[in-house]
Amino acid sequence: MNRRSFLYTTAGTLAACSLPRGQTRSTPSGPRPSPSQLAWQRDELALFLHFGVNTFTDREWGDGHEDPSIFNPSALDARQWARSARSAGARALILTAKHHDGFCLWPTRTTSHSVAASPWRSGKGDVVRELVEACHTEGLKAGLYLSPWDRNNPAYGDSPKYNDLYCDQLTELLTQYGPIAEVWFDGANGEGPNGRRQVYDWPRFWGLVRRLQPSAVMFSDAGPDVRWCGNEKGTAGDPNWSMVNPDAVTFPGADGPGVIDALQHGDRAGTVWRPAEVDVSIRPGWFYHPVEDDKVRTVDNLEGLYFSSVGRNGKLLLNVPPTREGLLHPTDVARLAGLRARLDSMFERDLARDARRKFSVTGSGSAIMELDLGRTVTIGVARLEEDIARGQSVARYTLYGAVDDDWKALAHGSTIGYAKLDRFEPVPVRRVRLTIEEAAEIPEGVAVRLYSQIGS
Ligand code: FUL
Repeated sequence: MNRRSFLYTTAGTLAACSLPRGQTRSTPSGPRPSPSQLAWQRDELALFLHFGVNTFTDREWGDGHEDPSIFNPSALDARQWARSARSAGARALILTAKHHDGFCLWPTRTTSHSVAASPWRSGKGDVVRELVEACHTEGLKAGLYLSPWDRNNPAYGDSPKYNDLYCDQLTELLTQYGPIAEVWFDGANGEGPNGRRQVYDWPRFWGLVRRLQPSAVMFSDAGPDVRWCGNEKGTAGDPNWSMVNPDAVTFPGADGPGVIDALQHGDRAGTVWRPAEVDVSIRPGWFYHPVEDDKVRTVDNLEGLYFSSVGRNGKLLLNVPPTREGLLHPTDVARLAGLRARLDSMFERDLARDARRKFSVTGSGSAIMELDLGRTVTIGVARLEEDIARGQSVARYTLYGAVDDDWKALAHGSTIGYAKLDRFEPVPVRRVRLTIEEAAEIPEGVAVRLYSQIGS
């Protein structure tokens, strides 16, 4: 193939491109995802389950003095959680095995403050096991949140002792339940007994997880595999690079100038691949509160979250808290199914699927992609995708549309990464042009998918 000739293809991504004289296509030099990070991102949506003593006390943060006897879900059914997740198109479920109150949802040997001291299933229950088995049955991945901050455990604040105990808890969770796809480290690091603060041994925790579950991704402000997006509102940054400077946020809960910015945006020059996870709740709180039954996000709102997370190179972790019965609430379940139906209908038909494409590199950081759709169609949504297995490169682009030569700009954007979703006033087009105006490397082909519906 002649590198400097234009190549037409009907494939979704580009098979080849033309390079300026003297330039040869090289392997991108930036960081790239590991297979686990890639699979994690391609899952797009996971559900978060905040469940524990707070569910029964109606609080968001327990103080650690809760009596385990209050934990008694009357109809806990992890299969219902998993089925609901599937109906939303989620690929994983992440459970709070222990929240800040220290109550453990599995019968741990490390403390008596657990389900074993509760009346639920006569003290013989294990929520972690039920979750993992339900995920297995429904073909989902299981993930676990283990709060480092523990307001119950007397060892908390006695740093070496608590670090040992925390490692023991991780070891139980990561050796007794089969594959765990994600381990979630919360950045909240509050007071210990007598006002003592805990100094965590993060390298030890991360090393332990890596050894026990090498395929799991670890989430925290500081990764090491996936990072917090910097807010709990459901919006990834714009721009949002999957690369970071690892010195910008070195431990979970770090604060100071630049931390939130680094979490939101990543770093174009970053040396480590650490994509953003967007955690947000379907209700105002993370735990279930009956008073919030009429405050569940609508399907329109959830669709917006999808656009501001997955559609900005993030992964969406949507919290749907089980009730005191131990079930997902019918309203939440209906909204999850509604979200899937909305997304399925919006993205059902890619109007650019059979387009003739022409891609030409116009400089060391610029390129043009032209699509001829062969007929006039009305479009209102564009989905752009880089092949992130090869890294992330695009920093600025504009999407244009025309019926003939009446070009008009439909969307301007910064980063693309795994996916960038743009919505615009529906417009008839026969031709579409994506200009990559700035890229970190010689641009590769970008997949351009076009849809008619604009949804909400
Ligand atoms: C925060 C916690 O303090 C909240 O309770 C919740 O678990 C959220 C996901 O992370 O840091």
